[in-house]
Amino acid sequence: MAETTYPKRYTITAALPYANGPVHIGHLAGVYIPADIYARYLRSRGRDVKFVCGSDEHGVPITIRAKKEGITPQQAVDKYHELIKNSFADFNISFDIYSRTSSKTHAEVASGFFKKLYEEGKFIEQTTQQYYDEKAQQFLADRYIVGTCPKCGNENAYGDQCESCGTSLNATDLINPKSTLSGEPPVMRETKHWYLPLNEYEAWLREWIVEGHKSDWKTNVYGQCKSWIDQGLQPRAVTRDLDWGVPVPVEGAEGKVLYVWFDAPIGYISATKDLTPDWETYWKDKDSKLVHFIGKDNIVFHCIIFPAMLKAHGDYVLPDNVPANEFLNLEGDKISTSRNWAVWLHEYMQDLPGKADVLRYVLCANAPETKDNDFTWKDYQARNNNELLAIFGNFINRAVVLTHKYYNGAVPQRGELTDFDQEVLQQLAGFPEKIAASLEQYRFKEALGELMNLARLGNKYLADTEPWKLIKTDASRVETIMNIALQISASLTILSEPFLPQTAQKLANMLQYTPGKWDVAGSVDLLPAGHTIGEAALLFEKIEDAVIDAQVQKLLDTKKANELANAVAAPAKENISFEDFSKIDIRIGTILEAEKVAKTKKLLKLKVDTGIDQRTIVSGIAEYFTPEEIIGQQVSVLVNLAPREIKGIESQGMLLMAENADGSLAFMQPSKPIVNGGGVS
Ligand code: B3M
Ligand code: ZN
Repeated sequence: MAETTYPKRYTITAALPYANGPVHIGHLAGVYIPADIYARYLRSRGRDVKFVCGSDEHGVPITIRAKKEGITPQQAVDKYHELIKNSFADFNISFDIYSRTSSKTHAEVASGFFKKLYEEGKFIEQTTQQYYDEKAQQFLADRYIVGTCPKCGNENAYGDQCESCGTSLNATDLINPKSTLSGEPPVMRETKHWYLPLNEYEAWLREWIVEGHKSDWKTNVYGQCKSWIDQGLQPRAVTRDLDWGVPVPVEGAEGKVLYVWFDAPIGYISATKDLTPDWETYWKDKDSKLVHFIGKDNIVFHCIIFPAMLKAHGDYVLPDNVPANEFLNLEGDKISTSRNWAVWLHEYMQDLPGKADVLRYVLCANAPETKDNDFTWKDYQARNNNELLAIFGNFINRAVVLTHKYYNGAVPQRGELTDFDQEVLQQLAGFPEKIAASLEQYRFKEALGELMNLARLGNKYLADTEPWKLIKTDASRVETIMNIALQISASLTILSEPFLPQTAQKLANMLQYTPGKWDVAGSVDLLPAGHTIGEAALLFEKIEDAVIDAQVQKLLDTKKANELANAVAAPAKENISFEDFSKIDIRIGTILEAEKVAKTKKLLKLKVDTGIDQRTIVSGIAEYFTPEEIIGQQVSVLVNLAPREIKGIESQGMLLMAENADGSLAFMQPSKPIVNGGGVS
């Protein structure tokens, strides 16, 4: 790897999250952790890097969220921009700038971009019929229209998709469409928009991606692009009828804004402009390497549409790579904002303070690089306890503690080397290059695995040489061993920094070491003999079962809440005659006594005053009520049910219970006290 073959500078972007909600572990695993590792690694190599991101604050996702919360779009983006920005800071995502698309700079850059294309005739104008809400006086984006799904009959399908059966729809496919703004059926009205004729870029895109990036883009990314291009590209509207966004800067476009997917990627450029006066070099000089980190749902926008925009503009470099990840699932289920099925970063930080690096580690070790992957709390715990703590933490702790014990914290001299020492030093020297090779190819999981192998090497070296035994018999040999262990520790400081920045910082403090650059030549003389290290401190701590159980319980609670919210009532039974109904004798009674039926889980034996008599009833409610809490309560009793023997007790009737979607039970009680024996009809 000759240093001269690297590009002069890097422009690294991470997808701009919509400022319509908090960010979760899926975002982190798919986009921000790999992007951050890459940026930190390059900086450590001494490369020139700008790592840019910001909030995506336009488009229908924002206006819908604002409407839901009863606030303005501006209030919504202000709220979520802050929240998201803080979460990224909590996890030490090292953006050089975290900007936002509602900024003035962005409006200028996006507007200017559109204008140039417009003036050069790069767009086509087209008038089409679109749904319009006469009451709200507004054209309706697909998400603002609901109606009956033609496929499955779901009455609440959206204009772009039925969430019940998953079919993607056009608004005009819906049966009985209604506007979500006014509730009225929409009418068709003519509207003019500007389209980027992607079809005209098809041949160029095919050559650039299908021919040009077959071997260096990830197969999942390449495959999606090829399939899009193979299906043939159509002109794509880049304006919308909406009152929230960057206004279309041409005459006759009142009430229209730039389509959010035209606007947002330009946000990368405007963020760079907000960052540095030298922004153009990062976007226009051909020695700048542009890399987009995104999730797989954004591939077409970053690999087809944005490049076509950049090509149409003419001044800009194209992405060199788009290492998109697949999705992360949570405990076997798709992460979903609407179902609250997620680990939210701001909640994680509250529940597990100081553990940003643990999550960074787990999400990278388990990253959905080539296929969807699953996050589980058990795996999280195991990776912390068995990997970070048992391997990395344990090795560092031994090295630092023994150095203090034997040498008052001063790095000892390396003396004569055994074959084993030589081999370990040789391996140590190889790690910077090995990990770099993986990172240069966006193989973050593999790179992290190698980092842990270095910690393993350290652990094994101490376990095999046993300095704590040798110190009594061969003290000078121990000097060599501890010197080597400390060189491994220093190397871990440098090489762990992109992955575990807080840990690397702690380690640097512990070793009183200012890490140098990441050097692929692999020096084994990082800490000079005589250098004094600092006090031992714990890098990681054991995560107990109780902590994990609490997180699992939180998810179970969510699942239960969702089940209740989505419960569908069972269909009605067949009709019965009034005569049939009047045979049933239901009375209000009061529970006088209650006790558990021995050797059963579910049964309570009750004595109930029915007004007619006092009778014994055996009821299967013990899982939901304690005897003490129900004594004295009024209940509805079916008194003319034929007696039945249950566990040797004659049960003379039945309590009426209401059953919840989760199977839990409630009494059918009168809303005010009723005399015992009062009839229910
Ligand atoms: N905001 C979609 C998303 O959050 C979109 C990304 C924009 S990147 C220019 O998935
Ligand atoms: Zn459907």
